[in-house]
Amino acid sequence: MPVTAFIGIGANLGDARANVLDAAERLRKLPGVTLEAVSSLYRTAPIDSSGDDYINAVARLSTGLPAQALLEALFDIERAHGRERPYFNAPRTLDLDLLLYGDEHIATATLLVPHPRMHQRAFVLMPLLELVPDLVLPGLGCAADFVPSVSNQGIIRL
Ligand code: PH2
Ligand code: MG
Ligand code: MG
Repeated sequence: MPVTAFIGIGANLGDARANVLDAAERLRKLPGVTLEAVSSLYRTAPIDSSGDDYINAVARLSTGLPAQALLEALFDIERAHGRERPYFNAPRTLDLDLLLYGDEHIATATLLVPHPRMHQRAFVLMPLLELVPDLVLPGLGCAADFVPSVSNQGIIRL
């Protein structure tokens, strides 16, 4: 049975906007993946990170791929954009995070789902709620309930 997964897309190095749009196109072309929706782009202030403002978006997809295979495909797309990891949360040409994989809880050495900080970040919550206003986060409850606590984070819908 296909699973609905949500991918956080972010970039703040190079042509961030072009990188995010290209990432969405690459998600559309992934074998075993149907891209169902992509949110608006958002300009967001870096959170626990440095450098320029980010461009962020969230994609919803349906897939028969196991979570780990989907994660590997996301890494491939990051690598195609020359993603480097010189230090934790360094500015990046492209970051693709597996936010939700159905209602599954996954904890392996390489993957934590739901993404552990997603409900604390306006750059994830706002595009996610644009796609699914009544979304329930497994183990956390209604995503919309976390909006007041991120209202101090700079975010502009483009
Ligand atoms: N990603 C991070 C850390 N901080 N801040 C913004 N605004 N957008 C991001 O995508 C982002 C961040 C870690 O991946
Ligand atoms: Mg990230
Ligand atoms: Mg990441």
